[in-house]
Amino acid sequence: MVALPGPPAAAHPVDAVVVGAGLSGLYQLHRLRQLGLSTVVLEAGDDIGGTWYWNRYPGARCDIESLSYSYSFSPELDQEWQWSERYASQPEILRYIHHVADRFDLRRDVMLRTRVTRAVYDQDGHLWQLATDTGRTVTARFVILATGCMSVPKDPGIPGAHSFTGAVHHTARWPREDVSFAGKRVAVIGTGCSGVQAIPVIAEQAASLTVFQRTPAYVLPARNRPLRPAETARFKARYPEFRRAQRLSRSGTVFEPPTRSALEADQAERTAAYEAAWDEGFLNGLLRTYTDILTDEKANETVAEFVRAKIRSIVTDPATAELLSPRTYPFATKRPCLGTGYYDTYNLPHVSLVDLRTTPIETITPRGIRTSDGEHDLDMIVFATGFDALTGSQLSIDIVGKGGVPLRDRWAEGPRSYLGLVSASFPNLFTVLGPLSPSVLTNIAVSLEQQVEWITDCIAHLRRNGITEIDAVPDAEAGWGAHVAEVAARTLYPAVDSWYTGANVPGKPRVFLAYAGGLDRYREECDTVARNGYTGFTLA
Ligand code: N01
Repeated sequence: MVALPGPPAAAHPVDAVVVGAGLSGLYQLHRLRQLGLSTVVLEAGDDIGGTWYWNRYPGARCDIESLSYSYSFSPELDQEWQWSERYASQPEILRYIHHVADRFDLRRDVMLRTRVTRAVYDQDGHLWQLATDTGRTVTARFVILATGCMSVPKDPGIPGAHSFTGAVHHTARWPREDVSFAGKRVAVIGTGCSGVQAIPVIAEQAASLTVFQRTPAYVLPARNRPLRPAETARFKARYPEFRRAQRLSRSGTVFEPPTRSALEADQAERTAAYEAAWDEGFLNGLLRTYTDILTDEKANETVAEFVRAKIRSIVTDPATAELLSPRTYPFATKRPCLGTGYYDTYNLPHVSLVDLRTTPIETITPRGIRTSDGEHDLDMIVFATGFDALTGSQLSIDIVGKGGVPLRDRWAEGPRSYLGLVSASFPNLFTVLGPLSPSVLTNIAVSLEQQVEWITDCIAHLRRNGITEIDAVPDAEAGWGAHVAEVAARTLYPAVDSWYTGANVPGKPRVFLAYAGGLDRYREECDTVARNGYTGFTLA
């Protein structure tokens, strides 16, 4: 195929199209370029950055440490980039992504403001035809969906939303210009990680803040702080070693794995371990105190109760503390949140909590939100109501594979994908951080590099051997799906209504969407498949 210097004219095929210019898509572009492929990235947004472009709500910050949540592929990049805080804020991560794009000259192959609407496989030509919302079409041999795990905001389905006369914002579609809360009566609907980060910051400015909560989160203290130059320098001195350990790790983060059950320890020992984890300020600190927090309900309850006791110790009003205490699902079966001053915010006189379990929202009105208990007059409503996670971004594109089969039909009962990388009958179409891969259960900065590198090596193999098409074998795909389900069934995850199980979106099939077997095991599986000549795939 002819290598084109820049974005393609409509009729010219390129070797590869990458959909999405976030962390995954930009790295995929870099690697495919190194392979000599003509590659174009199609990005719906006005700028690069993906998740970190869209989620610019106040307080947005990563819950994995910045020195760990960053690309590892370039030792020079590791050394030159300076993170200012332990947990990087959204603006700083976006600056980092821009720096990487400039440093590796990535922008020239990114077409912004171009949303892929349809992708149809031409079986005879072994080519994908992509249509976009600009009218531009692109033809490519390979398509890599780097569309993000959480990029399609969920419709909260609350009646009357359009009638509200004040301002309305969604955390995942936050405007680029400053939004002032000063003097305003603000509502936040939703108390997942986005709401938990936004609420304390909004409360600093707003005249009043009313939080509408359906399900309380387990919120752990971030203990964020500036990074001292000396500690960064010390860390960077052993960066290569750290990056190696990170790559080989179970979740993309480096830690000493626990060896004992929580139930083997006595209460005093457990409390000491939980206090130490609470003080450290890691998202998964509590999870890693004992081996069975995610597999044994009794073990889990010891952590859950520890967090509830912390909430009671921080929130001065006992009734509010109780409403904020999660009781309907085990700890970490929904993603826990890392917060800064979250529970303290409810001690402020102008902040109130509405429990939607006892007083549900009936409708949004022109003046505010009406619950079964009465109307709340408001100037602004912030939706922090989450996403159609993991499958939403792929199914929002009308993808049609071999034999005219739409992906939406193929996934009607849940996603099917061999290794979470390729879906049978959708040849040469790869997914990064998609369903049935470790993705959201890991540090995604590490997972995305593993998948991008595997995809790149796979494409290199195909080209070296004159192969034009790779497809998943349906049996291998079914086997992987069964394995993913079987691994999840050993945990407490599948029984819980969460975005991990698709339960947050009405009508979405209930399937545990991520691979819980660990990134280390997953990497080994992917590498073995490749080493053995891409077993479970047909190459033609
Ligand atoms: O979304 P969520 P999120 N009426 O789905 C509620 C990542 N992330 O954007 O649980 C009233 O977790 C819903 O209630 P319920 C992270 O992986 C990372 O906060 O369905 N309430 C819930 O409280 C995270 O897990 C960072 O009962 C409604 C909330 O809205 C993922 O993104 C930061 C409702 C949605 O919570 C998603 O987080 C932020 C309705 N109709 C996010 N619909 C980092 O730090 C929904 N809710 C990297």
